[in-house]
Amino acid sequence: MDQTLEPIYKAVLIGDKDAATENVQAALDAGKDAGVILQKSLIPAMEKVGQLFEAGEYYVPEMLIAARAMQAGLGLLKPLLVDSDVKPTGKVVIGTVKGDLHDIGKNLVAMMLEGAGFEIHDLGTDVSPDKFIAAIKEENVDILAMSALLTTTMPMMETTIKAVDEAGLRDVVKIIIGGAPVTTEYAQKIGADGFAPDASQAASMSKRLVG
Ligand code: B1M
Repeated sequence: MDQTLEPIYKAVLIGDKDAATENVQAALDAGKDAGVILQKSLIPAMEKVGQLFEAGEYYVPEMLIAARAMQAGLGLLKPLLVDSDVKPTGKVVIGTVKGDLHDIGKNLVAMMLEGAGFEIHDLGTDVSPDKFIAAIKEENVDILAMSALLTTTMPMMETTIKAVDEAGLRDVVKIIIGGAPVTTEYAQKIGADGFAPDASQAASMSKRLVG
């Protein structure tokens, strides 16, 4: 791995928030592109954390401090990944579904959508179908974006889509879904309008859907 990126990768892996921030700043100062820092050090570090967790070498506390270190690094990248001068392309309500507390991927998607010119209403994590529905009604949104990272919370996407349908709002919004266990087949099965495997594809798909 690149000499400027390796310390970032290591800092996230050991959950050292300060080192993650310092090394992201150092990489930016050295002229590294924000997208490269994200794709080549922060995301691979979280993937490694997941592997270590699966192997029984990391436990929840290690995952948590790694996530904090990643979020700290992301904080520095956000202004560079988001172009605030772009006119609103549409409104998006985004959240991680009920029962699920993972928010790094969801935050990245929100960031990329913002960068693509969408106005974002981020409901956070553990979002119930009722909360999604209330936000669709209040905010007059174009897109409902749901994230799930657990196989056990994925079905909540289907529950939410059914609730949106029952509330008579299914024709009002396009629905996109994503998260590690989610697939195109699953999106089709539950009646979502689309699945994106990563944040930048979530942004391009959303543009297509409102275009
Ligand atoms: Co959790 N966790 N976790 N965790 N965690 C996973 C997801 C897991 C795969 C780890 C593993 O076993 N290898 C596993 C799930 C297994 C499964 O369901 N099959 C798991 C587990 C089991 C758990 C707990 C149950 C552990 C426990 O308590 N025993 C628990 C559940 C808590 C809950 O939610 N109720 C738990 C808790 C946690 C922490 C709180 C400690 C922490 C989250 C902190 C936070 O988010 N603030 C955490 C973390 C950090 C992880 C891993 C290590 C990393 C997740 C991450 O942030 N990845 C994860 C392992 C892994 O994914 N490799 C794991 C980086 C992020 C950029 O990727 O979120 O996939 P991701 O987002 C991607 C794409 O998926 C996509 O775009 C992003 C990239 O551009 N995307 C979308 C995401 N959302 C999208 C929406 C879209 C489109 C694209 O459209 C709307």
